[in-house]
Amino acid sequence: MEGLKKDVIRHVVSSLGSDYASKSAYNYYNALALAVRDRLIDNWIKTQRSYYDEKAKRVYYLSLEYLPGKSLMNNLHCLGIYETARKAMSDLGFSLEDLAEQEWDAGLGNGGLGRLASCFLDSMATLGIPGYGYGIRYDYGIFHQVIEDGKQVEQADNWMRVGNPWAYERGQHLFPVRFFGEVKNWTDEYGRLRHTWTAGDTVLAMPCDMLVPGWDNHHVINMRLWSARSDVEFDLDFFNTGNYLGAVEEKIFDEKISKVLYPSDQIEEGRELRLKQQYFFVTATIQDILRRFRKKHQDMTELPQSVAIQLNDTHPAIAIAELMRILLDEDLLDWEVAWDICVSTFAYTNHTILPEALETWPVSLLERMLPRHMQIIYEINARFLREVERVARSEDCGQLCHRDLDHLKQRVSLIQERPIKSVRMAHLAIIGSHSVNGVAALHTELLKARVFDDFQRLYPQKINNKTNGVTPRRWLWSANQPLSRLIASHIGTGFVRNLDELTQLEPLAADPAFREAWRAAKLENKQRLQAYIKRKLMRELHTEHLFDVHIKRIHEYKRQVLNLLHVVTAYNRLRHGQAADFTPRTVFFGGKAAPSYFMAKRIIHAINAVAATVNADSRVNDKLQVVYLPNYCVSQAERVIPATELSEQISTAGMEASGTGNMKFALNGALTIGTWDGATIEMAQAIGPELLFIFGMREDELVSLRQHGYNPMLYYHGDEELREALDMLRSDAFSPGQHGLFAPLVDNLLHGGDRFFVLADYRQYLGAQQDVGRLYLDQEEWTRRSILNAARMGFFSSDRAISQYAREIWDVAPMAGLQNGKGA
Ligand code: HBZ
Ligand code: IMP
Repeated sequence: MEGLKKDVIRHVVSSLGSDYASKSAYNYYNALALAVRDRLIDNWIKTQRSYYDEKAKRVYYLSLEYLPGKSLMNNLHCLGIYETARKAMSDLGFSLEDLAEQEWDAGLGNGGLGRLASCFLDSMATLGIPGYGYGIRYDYGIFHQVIEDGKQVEQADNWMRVGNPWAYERGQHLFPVRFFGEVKNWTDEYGRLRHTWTAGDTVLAMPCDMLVPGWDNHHVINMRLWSARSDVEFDLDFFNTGNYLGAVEEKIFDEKISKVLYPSDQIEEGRELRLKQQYFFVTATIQDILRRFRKKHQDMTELPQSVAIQLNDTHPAIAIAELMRILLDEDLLDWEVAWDICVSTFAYTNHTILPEALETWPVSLLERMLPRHMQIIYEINARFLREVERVARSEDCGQLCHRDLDHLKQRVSLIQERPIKSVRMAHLAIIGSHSVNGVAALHTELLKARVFDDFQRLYPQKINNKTNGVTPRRWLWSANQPLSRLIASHIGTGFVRNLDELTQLEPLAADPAFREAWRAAKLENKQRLQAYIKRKLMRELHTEHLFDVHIKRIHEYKRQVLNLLHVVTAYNRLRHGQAADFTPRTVFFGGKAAPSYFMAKRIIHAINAVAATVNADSRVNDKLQVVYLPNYCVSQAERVIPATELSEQISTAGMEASGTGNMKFALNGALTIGTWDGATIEMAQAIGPELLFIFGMREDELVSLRQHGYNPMLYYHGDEELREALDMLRSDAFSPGQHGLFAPLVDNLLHGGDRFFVLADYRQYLGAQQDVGRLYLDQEEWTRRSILNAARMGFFSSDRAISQYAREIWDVAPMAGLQNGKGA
């Protein structure tokens, strides 16, 4: 401990240039972070060296998004120096919790997809898998959300302003990135046509490394994020013509590439800068991968034995064309050889079946920005369509038949003709990969049967399932110390590395003393949240209320509106004196809306308007409260999830690919109210469906309802309470003086087709909520279920998920000596 104290003081003085006697929390946080980083870097270097020494096969996880959140606490826990640091900082006059608050969340992602990438890096580090995360170091991450007059207002997330003590910027290792230009043809010595891309503009990619430690194992992997740097530091031409500012402007223009994260999930923006971001990060990454590979290999055909590349959704899919370009144009391989290398190296993960989220890029844009890549994509397509024809005409064509051939080819082509001629990035990713995986069982089945059914017939082995998981280090151990300590006192700490060990808790569910201790841990977390809300929102929470939580991106398919209709109905029942047996609850909402998503923003406004009305109504507000948590982010999730008793996972069946929030809640002892969707299905199967509150129509039922003509008006007319709630929303009951403010929401449900079947599930949802309220009155039974929920969540560790990827997709093994815990 004395060593750590000394290091912290040394960093305050010599790294930060400050007086150690001026007790600034900001300085002491940064100094502590630097002292922790010092303790990681040796192991990082040893880890990286060992990959070369053992010629290990490496995994590269390519993702345009990461959501690491804050690093301090996680890293202290991984290093096993949390207690030491707490004491050291307390000696220096600080509470570790307060210091940790100084850190800004690294919010380089939108939601589930980005957070999954961060959980996966944590698991690779812990399992000892030679892995790397590659991405973009956005200067501005996901916007900071504030709520003003009930509405979302976006503020810039200037996370870099305060500096980042965790990152190593490597200004000396720059990679060139080219755009535009033209393709020249030439003939090689064997008379074959060859191509060279001479690009117009060049930008530089600067690596910035963040260390990702494993749990208590000395294995530290690398997350390498690229930042755009101009190559016109000092342009002589400009200078000589006296246009100095012109040169600077060009520099700013180039560096725009990594300036900001696109804040919309599940909707494609299709902006030119976004494509630039994708290619910028992809080419820098591929160059880096090949640089490392070439240190030990000359023969490019050995690439798939040494390298596995996982594409996190289609955002990095241009990597397939980029690797082809390098193999063809620079290494001068034959097409077939190059293509085999590509397909054996790449694998693709799909995260959505929503059609509006499937990425396409206009051919005209690609032709201009990446002319050689567009040529290669055309060639991939031509060969692929010939292959489709061959398979279709062959004897064993199964379901394919000649008459449909043209339609089939149109459906599977890499190019779609309408509305504008575009490249379907998912098709490129499927054809260019040996593995295509969904992220939960139902999702994968829907990929096979609906979205990619043609590909499933063409390549019956390719599509596979890898159900998501979450890291128990951050989402249980670090986020929920009260519960973790209780668990550890009964079954030891092995569950942190091997989550299946939680099953040892099952018998304890029958032990009243254990149940009481379990409740005490929950209460402690609720009180902690209470203190936080008091500090941030100046509101007093009732900790004896049931804490009912719905936090995630705001999206129509996630159905925050369904929850809101339940709140309004509960409000009406209480107002009308029809809810004598109502179990007091506080309903929390939180989440960001894409700035351009009108309906999602209006939903936020409606939630806040209902909250204001309900909370101000003294007839009901001792029994019902509504809280909107502004700026939902990873660190906020870490506070809220441990305090939650009821987890809302109520998406339209078939539409949530997996969900991972659902897992974090159950792991922390919340019960789930949810639909038969995504990974919630598998959770119900693992836990026992009777221990969750499952309601609503199933995916296949919705398909047939849709086919037979779904009429939301029938529900409106047939259900008095529903009608009352909708009429209130449409009138100005919650928006005094602003008549019609929420009419778009209601009209969307009643006259817009209700694409997400909110009205169809309303009545069943109310029933399930009634069951929740009733069960909560029986605290012993509630607690028993809570314990069993957590105890049966072992499968949903990201360690399990990553082990499956490693074995079934990547064919990589953990580093020797690291499989069972500690390394050398
Ligand atoms: O990926 C989410 C899924 O909705 C969720 O069900 C799943 O659990 C999670 C991890 O597999 N998808 C996203 O979060 N998607 C995005 O954030 C996104 C971001 C930019 C885009 C498209 C989607 O252009
Ligand atoms: P869910 O499965 O949609 O509930 O979200 C999955 C996970 O992504 C959450 O548990 C959070 O860790 C993270 N997440 C979702 N939305 C956001 C966001 O808006 N900001 C930061 N993290 C988010």
